[in-house]
Amino acid sequence: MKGLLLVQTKSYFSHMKTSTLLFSLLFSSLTAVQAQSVPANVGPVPSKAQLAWQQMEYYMFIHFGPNTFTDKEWGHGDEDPKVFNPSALDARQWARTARAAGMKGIIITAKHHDGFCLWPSAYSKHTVRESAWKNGKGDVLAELSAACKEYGLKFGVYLSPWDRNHPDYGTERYNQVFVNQLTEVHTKYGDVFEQWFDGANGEGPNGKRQVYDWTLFNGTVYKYHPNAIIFSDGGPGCRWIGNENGIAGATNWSTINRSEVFPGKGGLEHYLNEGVETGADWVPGEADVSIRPGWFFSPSTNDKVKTLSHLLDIYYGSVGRNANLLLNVPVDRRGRIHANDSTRLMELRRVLDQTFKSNLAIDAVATTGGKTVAAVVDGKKETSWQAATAQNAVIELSFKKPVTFNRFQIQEDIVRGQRVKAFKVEVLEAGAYKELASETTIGYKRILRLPMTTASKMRVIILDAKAAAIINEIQLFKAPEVLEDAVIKRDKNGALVISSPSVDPVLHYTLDGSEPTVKSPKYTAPVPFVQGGIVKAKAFVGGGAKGGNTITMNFDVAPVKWSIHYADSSARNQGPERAIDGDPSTVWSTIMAPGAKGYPHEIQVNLGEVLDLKGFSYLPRTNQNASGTFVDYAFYVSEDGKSWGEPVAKGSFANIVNSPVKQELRFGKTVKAQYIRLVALRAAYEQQHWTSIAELGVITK
Ligand code: FUL
Repeated sequence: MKGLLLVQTKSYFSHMKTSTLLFSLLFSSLTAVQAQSVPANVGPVPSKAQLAWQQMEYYMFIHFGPNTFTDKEWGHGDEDPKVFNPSALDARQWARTARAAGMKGIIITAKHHDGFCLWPSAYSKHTVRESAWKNGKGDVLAELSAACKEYGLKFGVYLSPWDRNHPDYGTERYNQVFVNQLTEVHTKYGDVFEQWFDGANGEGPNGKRQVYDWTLFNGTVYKYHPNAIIFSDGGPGCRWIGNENGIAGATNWSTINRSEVFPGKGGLEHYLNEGVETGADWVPGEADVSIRPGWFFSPSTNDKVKTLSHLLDIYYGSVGRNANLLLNVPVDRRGRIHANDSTRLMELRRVLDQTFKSNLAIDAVATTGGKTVAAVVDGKKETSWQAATAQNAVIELSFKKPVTFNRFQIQEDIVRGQRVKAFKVEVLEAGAYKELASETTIGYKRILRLPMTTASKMRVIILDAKAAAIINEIQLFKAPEVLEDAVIKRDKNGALVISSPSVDPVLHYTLDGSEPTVKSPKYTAPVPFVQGGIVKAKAFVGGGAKGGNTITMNFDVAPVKWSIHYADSSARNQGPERAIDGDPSTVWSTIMAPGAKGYPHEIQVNLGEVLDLKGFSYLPRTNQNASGTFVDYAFYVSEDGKSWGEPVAKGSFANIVNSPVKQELRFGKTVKAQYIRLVALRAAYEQQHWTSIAELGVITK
């Protein structure tokens, strides 16, 4: 292309000291090419530690503690430390699994919100020392850090500043307690590659208030581990991606303005998901997500491990979008990773290996303006090519033989800053270029999932960049086809509907909890399932030769006989019957207009028959940023719909803001009722004075 100056740059310039660089710039007789070969930084750039961290791409999160044994997501800190008693803890098994999964490190919840320390901290009375495990002589951090070393993994720690157990929490003294705990963790267990600071805090308006001394906390980490990456909502090392689904924005800048973010600020989900093009600070995204619905192990989620296709969506939504992936694999009550989780991790690894093992662009001839640019297709991350212009820079790839691919990968040399704002991929078809994809940012790595494409010639156009783009590599791959999983739903009449997005799958299912095989009933038409129970379904192709993952759903009584007894005024087209229509995509919402009635809001349902209730479930809306979700509730039952008495359950949903998944609340006893009443007492998002419910359900099983 005209106007493009071709230069091969080497990233090792980045490792030169600035003084050396200046010296060579000033005193060598510069030609235009030499001047170009040391491109200036554009905007903030990563530190050496951030660069090394970015190249880790994929590592394990482990949530483990009293919650593992009490089936809670947020422990209250008042649990008996004796409940922590893994029967066969094996940290080497965790490390072995992470390593085999292709992960580069492990971050463990050294201290979660319940304050329980997985090491015998001298600054707490709620630790492994007080637990029943190993008669109080155990130390999980010691075992895990040693195992990580053995398996060549990096070791990282999560410490929650919010501590529901420590008597000093909410007083000035607590910051020093936390610093002392950080010091223990950072001095006793060798190198720590990442320090995870959680911004979550569920104290509520009347709870304890603690003003965290972040300067002191960060300073303590850096004192012992100057190269540690500090995670928090806004860094400084890396930032939260704004959700707990593991999905970064399709546009994802590694830059933000740190002055605009502090841990727990809230309302920044979109900001953090996409970063800020003009951001003054380099704070790349890290996408955290759990392989199960909850962060902690629960026997009830053994059959809810995310499917292979879901995990692939997460991989492409994080690593494929310029973010690192921190995948949580909760350790079980034995103190081991459950076989269901490790099986899925290995399936994922196998598909990723198959996909990325051979780069089909390696033999391509890359040119720009008729000149060869070997650097972008040489498979070496040390070499790169800098376009001569910031806009409309074109690089063309020609193949000796046509190549067939469905993954396109491109990387910027981020050492000089993230530059690309928009790019396009085109293939030559019958003499004309046809667009395959048009996207925004690239960053360290961008992977596009494309339809299977065969081409002899293609081109990448950097449409717009902050400054002339510097591209490390362009690669092409062919991913194997992954069978899409069965989807199980129940319709308004309480009948099961099983489907699959894959082409021509045969669907088999069971209703007795057993694993579906080709011999199990074949799904052909909706199956009546009003009373509920456990459904397992699996998609098969090739006459049963290949099966997808088993999908499990637990249903309770279907709301076929239910009717609304009373509900607070609803927003237009969002009436209360939508909360009991069995369809998670429709929502009841109260009025959002200014001046409308504020909290509390309530809904009353006539179940149409007397049922033995063990609990209730609340599914928050999943669209529109979970708007109207509530966190504090009271639940009542009645036999006549008039007298309600005291609530059978009252409390707060744990972690509903960050993870708005279905909440299942068990009463701990069975109550008879024909009428139920759910009162929403406090909004999850302070400014919202309205309530919403996607589905309200009962638990009878
Ligand atoms: C959240 C916490 O509240 C969850 O329990 C979990 O630890 C997750 C990784 O971060 O903010």
